Amino acid sequence: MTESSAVLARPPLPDDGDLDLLLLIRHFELALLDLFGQGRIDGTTHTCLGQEYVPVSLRPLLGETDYVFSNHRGHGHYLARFEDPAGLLAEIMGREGAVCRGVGGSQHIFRDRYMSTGVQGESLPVATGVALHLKNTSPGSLACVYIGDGTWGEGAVYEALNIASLWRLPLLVVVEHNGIAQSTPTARQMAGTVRGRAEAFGARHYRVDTSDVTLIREELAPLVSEVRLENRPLVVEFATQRLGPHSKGDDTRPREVVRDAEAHDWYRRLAQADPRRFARADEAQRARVAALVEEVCARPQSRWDPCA
Ligand SMILES: Cc1ncc(C[n+]2csc(CCOP(=O)(O)OP(=O)(O)O)c2C)c(N)n1
Repeated sequence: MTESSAVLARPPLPDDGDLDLLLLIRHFELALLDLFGQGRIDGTTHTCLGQEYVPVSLRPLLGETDYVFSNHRGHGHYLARFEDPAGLLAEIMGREGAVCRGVGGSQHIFRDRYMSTGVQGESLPVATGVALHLKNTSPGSLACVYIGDGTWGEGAVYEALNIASLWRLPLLVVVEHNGIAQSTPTARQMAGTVRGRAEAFGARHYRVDTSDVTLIREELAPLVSEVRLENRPLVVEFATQRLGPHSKGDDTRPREVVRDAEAHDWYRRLAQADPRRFARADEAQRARVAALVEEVCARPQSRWDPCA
């Protein structure tokens, strides 16, 4: 899929709900890096700056009975699923009101049918098992799992794809291919392609090359329906980009690579498309996150008593 001339006929910005969510995630992630910089958050964090549109595009394609498995870079996945920035920030900061009482932190969130893990590749076999369960108990539901391109270096990915394909399971694998794993460019460690690897197991593959959420949805909707109705695993590969460091201050990329990513950022594209509407929405979400940070920082520490 590419941004074709047909896109020119669309309104320049996505609808208000999508735009607000994109900007909420953007400002949430920027605020986290800022809080880390000030020494007000401990532990680690991996922001999804540049990749926000991936879960926002998928949001209406995933239903309440579906399961979503996220990874170390999962704040956007969570916010697109629940739009609960207060619960997530409280979780990351260990404050009252935290989604998992502050014991999960940035990477390990469990809520309803949503679960994230910092262990690369861990979630795919779990999602495959859940997909089997859904096939047997809740036809029409699916298990969706987000992984990065670097996670194709984990053997568990292949075991899961093999079984999902052989047993015809409703598994949706979303690959956020940002071209780098921590500090290793994917071109330096991956032989062949994600498509070749998915198709080797009989899993369908679809590549997304745009950040236009409306277009992405239109293209993916029938494919995701097929996962549900035909129990056929699908690998959707988003050609995307990481704007920020891998974690906090660990960006090893040459400056021109980062500049190129910034030049192709959805944020810049939308800001140019409709500057006034964009600026209004942007400021509203920036202010929303600033107020949230102040409010959550003022909360008492979350107390978790394992014996209670
Ligand atoms: C099993 C395992 N090995 C190593 C790590 C350390 N680690 C965390 S993220 C990461 C790179 C992940 O790259 P990718 O899957 O491309 O996702 P991205 O960070 O680019 O979103 C590594 C090596 C880990 N979390 N789990």
